[in-house]
Amino acid sequence: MKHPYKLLIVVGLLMLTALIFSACTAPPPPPAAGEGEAASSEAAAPAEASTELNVLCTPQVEWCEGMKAEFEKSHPDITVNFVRMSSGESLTRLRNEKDNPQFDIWWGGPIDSFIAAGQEGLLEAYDSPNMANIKNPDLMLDPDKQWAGVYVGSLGFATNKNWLDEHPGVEPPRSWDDLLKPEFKGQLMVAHPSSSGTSYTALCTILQVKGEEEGWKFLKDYAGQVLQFTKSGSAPGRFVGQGEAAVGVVFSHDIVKNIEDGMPLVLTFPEEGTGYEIGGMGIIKGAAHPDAAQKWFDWALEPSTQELGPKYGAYQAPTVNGAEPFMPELLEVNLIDYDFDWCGTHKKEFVDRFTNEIATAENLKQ
Ligand code: S7P
Repeated sequence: MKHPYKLLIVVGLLMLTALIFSACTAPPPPPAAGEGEAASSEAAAPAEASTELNVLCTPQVEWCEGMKAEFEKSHPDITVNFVRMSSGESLTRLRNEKDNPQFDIWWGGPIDSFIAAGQEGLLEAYDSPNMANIKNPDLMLDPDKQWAGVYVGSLGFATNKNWLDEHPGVEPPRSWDDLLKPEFKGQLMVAHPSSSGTSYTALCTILQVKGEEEGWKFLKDYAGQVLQFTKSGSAPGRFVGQGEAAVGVVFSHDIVKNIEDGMPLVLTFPEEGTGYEIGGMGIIKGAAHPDAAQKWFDWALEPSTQELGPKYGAYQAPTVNGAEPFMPELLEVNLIDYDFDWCGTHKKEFVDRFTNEIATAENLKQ
């Protein structure tokens, strides 16, 4: 053999190449015993793939942010994206996206809109095991399981204390009729029922307290007292607190939050009866992430979740057993027997009538 060492070098290089290649492509070794739960003779269950959840969130943004953070804490494999939108806007958005839904679940806002959405085929039924927690299923649960109630809140009046001081002898309103007093002309601030669930609750309350015929006449006079309609239902509380108008019609828990934030407001209720909301939740038909949406649905009906509201400035009462209301007095007022089915079924008709015959939805204050 002429150069035997050359052959040795070639063989050595080939072996080295094979070694490097196998090191790059070989699967990782199984974990050694004690390294993790997978170190058993059984095959490890594959880790659940992480996913997203797109939430259409109607309550105040602070609570939406809190719910996102709390849900992600208890479900670390799911990332929540949410958009905050008023009830009427949300319903319009879901109608427009019916063939290509962008949201997985809608959480919050009065159930009148969920009833309308269900009737229009926008929601997917889900039989959550946690529906068993609901206190009053006849009232707070859709018989077809397209939505469930997640909180309860009453409507109230917010009056600016400074304005009252400047108008001696004027009392804060304690009945719906008081809103029509001459001293409140141009001093009323309410949201428009086309965009706001709060305002739609007020409209449908008035129709029930006064009867339909009288109610529509009253709504015309009531709209005549309004300085400017707002887009969001809670906004009048803030604007009245800032002194832009004297009185707002707002959910009482939102007025409590405004007072807590330092606004000079007095909270009163219409003594002949006030309306109330059940805040709803429903999975969107055709949702891209139905499993994650079901997890949110189950989680939102747990007592510990429903007691989170006050941490984020939301004082609505819970709907499930085992969760205590933070401010029970907000529901210990004269509540009417609000007919959610009637208000939900007629929502489009009543909003259209109000918009076409009483006040357009143009130039709403943001
Ligand atoms: O802040 C909570 C809350 O008042 O917001 C919802 C409200 O309908 C959303 O605002 P819009 O009136 O603008 O739709 C209520 O469900 C809830 O209690």
